[in-house]
Amino acid sequence: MKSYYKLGVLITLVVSAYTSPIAPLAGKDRDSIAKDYLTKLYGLPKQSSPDSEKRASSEMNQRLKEMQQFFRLKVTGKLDDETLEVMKKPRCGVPDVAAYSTFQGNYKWKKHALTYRIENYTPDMSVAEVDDSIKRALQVWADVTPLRFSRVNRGTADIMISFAVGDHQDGYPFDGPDGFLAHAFPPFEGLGGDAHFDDDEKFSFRSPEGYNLFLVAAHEFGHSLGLDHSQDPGALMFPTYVYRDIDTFALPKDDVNGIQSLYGPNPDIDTVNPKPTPPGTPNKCDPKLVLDAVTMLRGELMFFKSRFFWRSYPLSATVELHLIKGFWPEIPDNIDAAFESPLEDKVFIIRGDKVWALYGYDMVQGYPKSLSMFSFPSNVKKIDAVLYDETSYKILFFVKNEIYSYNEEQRKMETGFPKPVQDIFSGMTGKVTAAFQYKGFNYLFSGPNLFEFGAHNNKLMRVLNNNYFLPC
Ligand SMILES: [Ca+2]
Ligand SMILES: [Ca+2]
Ligand SMILES: [Ca+2]
Ligand SMILES: [Zn+2]
Ligand SMILES: [Zn+2]
Repeated sequence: MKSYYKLGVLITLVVSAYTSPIAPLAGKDRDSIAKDYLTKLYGLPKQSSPDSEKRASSEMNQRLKEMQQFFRLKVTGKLDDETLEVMKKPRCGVPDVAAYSTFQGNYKWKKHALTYRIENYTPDMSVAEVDDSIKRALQVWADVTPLRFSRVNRGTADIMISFAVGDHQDGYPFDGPDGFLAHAFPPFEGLGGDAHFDDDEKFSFRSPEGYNLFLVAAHEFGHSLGLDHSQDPGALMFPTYVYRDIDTFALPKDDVNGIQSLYGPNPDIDTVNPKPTPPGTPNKCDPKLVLDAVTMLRGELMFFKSRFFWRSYPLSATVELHLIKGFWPEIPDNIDAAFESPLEDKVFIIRGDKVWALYGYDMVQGYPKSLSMFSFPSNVKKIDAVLYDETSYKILFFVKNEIYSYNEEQRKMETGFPKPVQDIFSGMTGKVTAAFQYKGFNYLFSGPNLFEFGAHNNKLMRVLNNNYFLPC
């Protein structure tokens, strides 16, 4: 019977927990957040009698470890700040626990022609907007499989779609604003395939405000078709809700692989308008990896690549991979450069002729600004990399094979620039694609190579693997 009540649940907690400093929580709050999370998502039994306290604590420890393992955190079994931070993130709450992961393979539709019915509507959006969001969310999956969806307006469809609040008689009550966003049942008769959306959420059509119905629905329909959660942070089926640019949305490679393992590829290949290649998730151990940008952020190292960034902490072997949009929906993917200004205690992120600023993990108001804030000549519209020299407060901008030097204290471009890169970094013949200064060294990435220069003499010390700072 358990399988009949297997479902996907979108849970989300306060989104601002991402972007604003998290107020320290009292121990009890921390504990109850963790207990609630692990009970709903990792099968932690609800507390029974007081004499079982010791067993409960070891259960808790075990479930914490499973959760940390799933999210590739440091597996401590303890409720540390990192773990709590992940628990507070908006996410889909299909249980990630091993006991529930038989989902894939065991549940699939035996037919390719499926029907759906939208039973009711949310007041957050117009009827046309809901219809369109649902249709496109199903099409995401139809594009890459033989599955075909047709809408019916009466009777029972395979995929019944409804908006509900609180207890809606399926054993999985919703929980008011945030928390669970939606849930869906994997393929089987009756409830199977059905998707319910928590109407205490504010759903949106095109804006990044609230929860984008297309994105939530596309994730839920993954469950409706038989997919469980993925550990790939780039996947649509990753448990965490992350806003993505819906105009450029393409189903990530991991999800394509998942759904095609159940149903195979789409036999109707459009050779005239071929679909773009599904976006993959970069591998930090790929010897050919070319990073977009690297910067420090208050002692952390951040490595940007396409839609993602790795975040690593000194003295820790743990490297986290995140979607850029998961932290800053405003910042575009595929950035050109990033650097930290200790003078301003900000991180600047550059793409094209626009500059965004972060204070800690918070976006700074008043940005994006124009690249001309650094007094570039008007022909410079795009830069390749930036190196901040902490010893002189100079910002070195790499533009093709030249360097511009901006004096941050005096707020002006230095005279005598641009200069050829090789005049300053002797031996640096290739284009510099990313750069940063760290512990007395300048690190210049050129394609898949990493060049280490002494920060004081700019002498080439070593040529390193590009993943020197990203342990494999
Ligand atoms: Ca059904
Ligand atoms: Ca909710
Ligand atoms: Ca770059
Ligand atoms: Zn889910
Ligand atoms: Zn439900």
